[in-house]
Amino acid sequence: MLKKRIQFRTKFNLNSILLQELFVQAGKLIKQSNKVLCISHRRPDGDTLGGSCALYHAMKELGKEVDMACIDDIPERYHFLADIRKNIKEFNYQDYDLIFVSDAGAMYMTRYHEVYPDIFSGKVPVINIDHHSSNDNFGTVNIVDINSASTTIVIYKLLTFLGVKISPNVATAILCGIYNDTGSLMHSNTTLEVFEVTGKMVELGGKYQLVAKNLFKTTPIQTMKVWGKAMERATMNEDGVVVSVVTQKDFEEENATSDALSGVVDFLNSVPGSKFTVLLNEDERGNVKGSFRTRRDDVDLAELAGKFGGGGHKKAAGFTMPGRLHQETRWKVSGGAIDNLLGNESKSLPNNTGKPQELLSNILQIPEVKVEA
Ligand SMILES: [Mn+2]
Repeated sequence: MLKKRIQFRTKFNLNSILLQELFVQAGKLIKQSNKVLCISHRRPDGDTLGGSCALYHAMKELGKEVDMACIDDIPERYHFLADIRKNIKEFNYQDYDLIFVSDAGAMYMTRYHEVYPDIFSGKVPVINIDHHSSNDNFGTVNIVDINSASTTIVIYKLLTFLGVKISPNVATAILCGIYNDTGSLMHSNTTLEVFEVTGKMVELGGKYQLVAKNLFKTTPIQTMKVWGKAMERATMNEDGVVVSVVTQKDFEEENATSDALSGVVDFLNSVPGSKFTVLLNEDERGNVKGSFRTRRDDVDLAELAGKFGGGGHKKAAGFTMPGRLHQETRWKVSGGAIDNLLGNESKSLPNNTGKPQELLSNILQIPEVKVEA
């Protein structure tokens, strides 16, 4: 009955008619393929890894030879996903006749275009599966459904449409993406569809408790201490922006890496009366990362992150840029590369000084930012 209802809604949703055409195209590519590669984005999260893992097992089910690849290490909290540790970092992409990329809002998110410049040229067909509005359609077939709360929900729709069996391993991987991107079914993107797909996955043997435990109920002591620093430093400015900062020195003191910050911005984003939340951190690669969250409908953080060369969703977005954080009267970003990276962006902003570091501190004070009331 549940399946019927989902299909009914899908059938009469205009957006989904387009989706179904894309599913047909993807189905043809899948049918023709023998050796498949499933790519996750850099600094992988539960949605990209859940997506690759779901596709890996689904394609195996269809009798194909499959690999998973990610340019970065797989964080320990995702090791519960079946076979996820078989991920490879290097490969010869021409060994494959089909490539999936899951949850990468743009080509550069995989970073493989740097290592293999022709990888997305179309020589090997690429199915780009995603739910970010910023997606630049770098694939041969681009299944980008911004109405899905997670990429794994798009994958669920694709597999269901194609009649591919969803095994318990696939179901758990799909749940991993859903739990990751909805903050364990708590964010405002937790729609009726999310509950329906979640219920379906549980029915098919998906281990939701395993997912919840690993993603949200496992906190190493170093991570807790880093979170403590982020929370202790949190301030809210006059405009209702909650800001906090974690430096590389903080990570070193606690013998942690910047991965330890995963999730803390959602805690910071719970201050009553706040407009949005900004968490800035340095990482071990010499970058500054900004994470934006809001609970309000009238704030567009994807647009804000875009000003820093980043992207994401309206209520959850971020950016990464080369640089370091320095504390003056307030926290600022500086670094030579930032000027190159953002010089043009900042020129287009009203009342800008042309200097990205000032732009950022202005944004933290938000007189510059378009926040529609
Ligand atoms: Mn996602």
